[in-house]
Amino acid sequence: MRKAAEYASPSYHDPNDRRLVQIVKGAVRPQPRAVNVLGVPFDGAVLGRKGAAAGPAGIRQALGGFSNYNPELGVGLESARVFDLGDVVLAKGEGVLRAHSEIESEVAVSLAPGSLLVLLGGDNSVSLPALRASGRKLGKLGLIVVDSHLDLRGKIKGKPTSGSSYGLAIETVPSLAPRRVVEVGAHGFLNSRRYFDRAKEQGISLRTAQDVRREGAESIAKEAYERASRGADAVYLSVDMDAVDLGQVSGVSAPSAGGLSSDELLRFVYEVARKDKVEVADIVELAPSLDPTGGSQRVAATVLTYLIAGFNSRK
Ligand SMILES: [Mn+2]
Repeated sequence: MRKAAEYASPSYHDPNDRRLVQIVKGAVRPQPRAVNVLGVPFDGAVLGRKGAAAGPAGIRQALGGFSNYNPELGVGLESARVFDLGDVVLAKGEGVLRAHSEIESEVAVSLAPGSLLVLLGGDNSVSLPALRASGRKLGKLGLIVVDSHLDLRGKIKGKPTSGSSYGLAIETVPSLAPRRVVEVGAHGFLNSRRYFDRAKEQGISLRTAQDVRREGAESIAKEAYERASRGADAVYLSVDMDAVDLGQVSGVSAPSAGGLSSDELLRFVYEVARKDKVEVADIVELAPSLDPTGGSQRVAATVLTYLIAGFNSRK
């Protein structure tokens, strides 16, 4: 089940400045050759602080601050096809397994040919059912992750958590080969040596936040796409907002120092979103209530605008 998305109308009207929220249209079914947005307001599997269930509403609200042209990218969105499919309806207190199965079905029916589906999380656990649906519908899958954490844990008490999505996806999605998985953004003392060793043994490609700073977001993004797309029919891009340094994004379950800058994340996301095989993306872990300044939700909404821009710059 779905609930229609809500957007505030712009506070002023200027015929020379069509706001981004006026370009986004509501839709029941995913539209072909378009960016389709689906909210997944679920934080029942988060390992740390809750609040990501309000992520989709926070991102939509912050989207009200944008216009239609980006001079740095040279990209205009005046005629962009962007459709909001609304939120997956999940009963309050619904268990993780039931919620995930509902999310998997909704994602499966939200994919359309030649389109980019953008999921607004939700805690990072929602990436697992989304990857399952994508693997089932899109054929051979590659995965690019931006996250401070590897999220390669197993189940805890028999259930997936916000720290297990990529590990469980590799185990349970037959079309997702570990050699097509690239994880970008690990840094600091946020992961155990055991999981790094395991990732390397499996053939997962790892690039740290330091690598991005030294080599540049565009170069790491191109390399990540090349690896994730090799032999793949489709590529999934998963963006955990906690990859950004806590100075710019504190409204997440696990904020961290020494992360990427928002500028690095945006340039990375744009470069990946320009690529043809990228058919699904998620923006997860934004918990608006954990950042009363509203800055974190603004960064997350900006990520959405760069995904839309990347899709629109495809040839
Ligand atoms: Mn994370």
